Amino acid sequence: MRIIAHLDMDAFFASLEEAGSPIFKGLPIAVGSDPKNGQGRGVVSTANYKAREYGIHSALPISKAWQLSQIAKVEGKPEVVFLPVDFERYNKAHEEIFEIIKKYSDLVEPASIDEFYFDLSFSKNYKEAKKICFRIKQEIKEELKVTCSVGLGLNKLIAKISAGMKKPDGFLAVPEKDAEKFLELLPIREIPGIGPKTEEKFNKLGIKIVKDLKKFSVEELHKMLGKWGIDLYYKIRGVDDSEIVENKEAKSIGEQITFEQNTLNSIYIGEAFENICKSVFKRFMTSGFKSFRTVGITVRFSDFETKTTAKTLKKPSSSKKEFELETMKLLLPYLDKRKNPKKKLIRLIGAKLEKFKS
Ligand code: TTP
Ligand code: MG
Repeated sequence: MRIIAHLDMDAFFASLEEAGSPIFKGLPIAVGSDPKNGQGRGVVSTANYKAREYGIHSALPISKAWQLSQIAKVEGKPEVVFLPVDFERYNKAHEEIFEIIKKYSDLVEPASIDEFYFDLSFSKNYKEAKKICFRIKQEIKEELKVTCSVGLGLNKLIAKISAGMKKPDGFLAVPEKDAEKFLELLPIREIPGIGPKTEEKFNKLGIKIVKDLKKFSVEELHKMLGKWGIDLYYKIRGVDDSEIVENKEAKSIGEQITFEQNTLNSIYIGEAFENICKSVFKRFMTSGFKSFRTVGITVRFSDFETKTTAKTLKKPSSSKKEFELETMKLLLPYLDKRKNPKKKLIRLIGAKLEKFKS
């Protein structure tokens, strides 16, 4: 019998900031772009649970977060502490958590900066596996002073969904016999892969919870959603055979910046782009990867139209010069009529590296 665990850190970036500075303890914290007294652009990366009570969450425009903080202040509540993103700190914590989990399981997959899957099938039963999860939670709490939530189930899907159900500092085990019922009652959006668009499409058909979704045959879901529909058919029946992949490589390292003001000033854009590339390259250098094969850029225009282009290099590279040169070549056409004939102003640019080799 497989027993799979999924661990997801609670309000990860914000919790680490809170743990790192006693003066922030208990205060609402938002990590992300500079709010600049409400004039700032860009978004919130994450907010701690205290700030979530104000309605602040990941991807919310930072100006909106500022407003919500000001409203709270008027109501006599503490103002939100706004902090910049400190990837170095979060990567270090990621590594420390990874090391802790590896003490308890020899099959661990880091799934994102703050999520891990690990195999506990060697435990006799769920009770045993639960004990291990609590030891891991405890050790993380002691060493990093932050909390996480853990889910247990017969596969990655069930484990991930259950980890999200009892946040923060939560735990939920869904044993095999309960798995199908557990899934049936969930809103369809809880199934990883069902985004807002798919959700809306199904809601229009009166499909709200997973149980409703089961009315469709595998062929129907295939027709509606393409190949992914077949996956979904099995997923909602609790069938997910995907393995835990050790050493799964980070898919990409990238950063982006939202300009203070929309612009087409090539000097200004060039300088900002150089800074992004510098920072991305620094992260690549400390990632442990030897080379990258693909470089890419993102451009978002003032009307929010967003373009991403990438180039796969002839051979793997680890050259900063090559990264800067190739991404600059991808970017330039968006600054002139080649790819920007209407001279639209640019709101955001980003650069990324992909296809790594260790
Ligand atoms: P999540 O695990 O999605 O969020 P979280 O850990 O902050 O909160 P939760 O308790 O709900 O799990 O993402 C992990 C980190 O990734 C998060 O701390 C910040 C970053 N992140 C972004 O930068 N932008 C985003 O839109 C999201 C969702 C996350
Ligand atoms: Mg998290």
